[in-house]
Amino acid sequence: MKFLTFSAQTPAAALKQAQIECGEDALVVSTKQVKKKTINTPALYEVVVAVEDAKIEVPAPKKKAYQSSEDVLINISEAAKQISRIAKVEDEGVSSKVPPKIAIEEKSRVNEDVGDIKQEITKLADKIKLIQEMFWEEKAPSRNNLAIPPEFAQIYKLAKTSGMGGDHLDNIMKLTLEHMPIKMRHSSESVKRYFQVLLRKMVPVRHEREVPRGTKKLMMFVGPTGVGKTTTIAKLAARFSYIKEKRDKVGIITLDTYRIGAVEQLFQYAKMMRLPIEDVVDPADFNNALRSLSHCNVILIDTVGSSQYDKDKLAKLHQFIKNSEYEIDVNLVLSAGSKLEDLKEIYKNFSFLNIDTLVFTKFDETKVFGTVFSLIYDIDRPVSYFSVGQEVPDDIEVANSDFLVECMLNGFKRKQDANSSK
Ligand SMILES: Nc1nc2c(ncn2[C@@H]2O[C@H](COP(=O)(O)OP(=O)(O)OP(=O)(O)O)[C@@H](O)[C@H]2O)c(=O)[nH]1
Ligand SMILES: [Mg+2]
Repeated sequence: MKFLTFSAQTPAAALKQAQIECGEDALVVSTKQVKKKTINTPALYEVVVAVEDAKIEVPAPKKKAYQSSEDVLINISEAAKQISRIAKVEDEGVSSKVPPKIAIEEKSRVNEDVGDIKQEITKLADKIKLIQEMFWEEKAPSRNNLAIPPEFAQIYKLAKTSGMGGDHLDNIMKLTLEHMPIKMRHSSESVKRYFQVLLRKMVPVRHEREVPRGTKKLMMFVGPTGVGKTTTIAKLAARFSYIKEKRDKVGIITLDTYRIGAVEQLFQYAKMMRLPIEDVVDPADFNNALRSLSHCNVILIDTVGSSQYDKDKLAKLHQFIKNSEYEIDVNLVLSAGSKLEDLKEIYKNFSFLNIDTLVFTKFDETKVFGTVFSLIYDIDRPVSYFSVGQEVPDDIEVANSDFLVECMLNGFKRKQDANSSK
């Protein structure tokens, strides 16, 4: 038995040489690439075959496909097929032990299969793109002909379904398209991240500040009926007097003396928290109530819920504010679940009270927060607290833009749920 080495630029060519010199029964011992193709030089493949001494000169008669007990020894035709598959090179006319017609048919069938699969994949990819573009193009008129690339489709849809005002969305999209680095535009994930950062920067937030020593802070909570003014006051009273690191001396005044039970609701909370509380009916008595709470540095004032169209009630509220010896910080309480048009209308009708800040409640009762974003952005008033449930005192969050934007794009999650899903 002799071992002969044949080299050529392709494995098939090396095999062909071996076949010419040694006959078809030569056994392939190994095939390898000895040199990689470079810009200047072709690749070099080496095939080592084993032949019986006598067979070097005389080509052997054809035999059945030889299967050695050694895995490395396989007959040339089989090797040719394997190498072609591995090296993905065309079989350059190497004859095989299989009759030529069958071999060619088999090869062309494999090639056809691969070709078919490739074609199918290309067709599918084209179809997906086409469908994506069809939907995207179909919606183009509703985007005021803003030329938004398909990578922005996901974030555009999210923002749109969040209830954000259409004109805000278009403006923000324009800004994103103008300023976003080209490199980031290619993935919808990076588009989303960029958009998120932009939104965060657009939400004015009022941070909770300590009340300077020797001064008082009077916070009045106004807003439509049933939005959660009284509950928010109870939560904040607990927060300021017991939960915050630097505790305040909190007092409560209620102006909501119209309804049976309303005063009791707040008196009950005050009693539980051992906080002083006063009720005032007449604006002229307001300063007397303040004097009774002179030892308090934070005074929370509850008001009767008024329809934004109830001018009399609103005018009376204004009287209290005007009569006060101290400046009053006016907090407009709104339900996050209200429609944008209603929120705007409410703000408009309460704005003569000089709204300082917004408090949004009932985050747990809605799925769309773009309305909250749009109102804040539109009226340019900062938001200070978010109420996220009925529990007193836990369900309140100091407002932050990350939280709001997260709610807008991914929905509201309670803190413990958000943490446990991480
Ligand atoms: N789910 C949910 N319910 C809330 C939230 N805040 C308040 N509520 C509930 O809303 C209802 C009304 O709350 P109140 O605090 O009485 O609302 P109000 O604005 O003082 O109402 P009026 O004084 O009648 O105008 C109560 O059942 C509260 O428990 C909140 O963030 N989420
Ligand atoms: Mg109330």
